Amino acid sequence: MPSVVAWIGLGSNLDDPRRQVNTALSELDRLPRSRVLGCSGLYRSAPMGPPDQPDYINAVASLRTALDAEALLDALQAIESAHRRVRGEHWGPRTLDLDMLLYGDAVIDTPRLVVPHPGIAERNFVLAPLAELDAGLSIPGAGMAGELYARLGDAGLARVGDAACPAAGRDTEVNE
Ligand code: A4P
Ligand code: MG
Repeated sequence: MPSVVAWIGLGSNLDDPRRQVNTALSELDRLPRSRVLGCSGLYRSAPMGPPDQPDYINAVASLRTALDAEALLDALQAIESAHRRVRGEHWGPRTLDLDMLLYGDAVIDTPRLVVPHPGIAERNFVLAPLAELDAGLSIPGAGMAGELYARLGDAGLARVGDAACPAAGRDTEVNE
């Protein structure tokens, strides 16, 4: 089946954020025609946006998928809804936020979907986990994940543990 590697950013700052993120990783792995290839560690990060909210837990996963980009966005939003995310204040607290950071090397700009996800290059809580997985990953129009992260630095960010990664110990060559 034709497939691409998509990169998903996960973030949570409510209702046991580590559990939210770990659960979402296994839900990503169970999406139709999709398989988690790898997961970064879990990063605690100071909130971007309104400061009167808890710290976030952020992570990134790589996903091999045969879903097209729109169908993948639908699937990500369904997982968010299942985590009872109520959309509220812009950049406000949330139980789970799933962002499609990259979809292969596609550049997409529609009313529903912008890829690469805007702001990747200014967010160390996205770049650090991305660079942990693949420092040489190229972000169309921005540069390489590792270099962008080095430029930005690690202010407000701490790696606080490993994720419960569904891909751990799996022979991805066989499962791809
Ligand atoms: N959308 C367009 N492109 C995409 C894409 N590539 N991936 C649209 C996902 N969605 C995409 O998203 C609004 C709309 O974006 C969706 O309906 C979809 O069609 P949303 O998640 O409902 O709104 P939001 O999350 O409040 O806004 P936004 O701009 O997506 O915020 P971000 O960029 O997701 O940031 N601080 C820390 N430390 N860590 C965080 O993870 N996250 C945010 C949210 C704020 N502060 C944070 C963190
Ligand atoms: Mg979002």
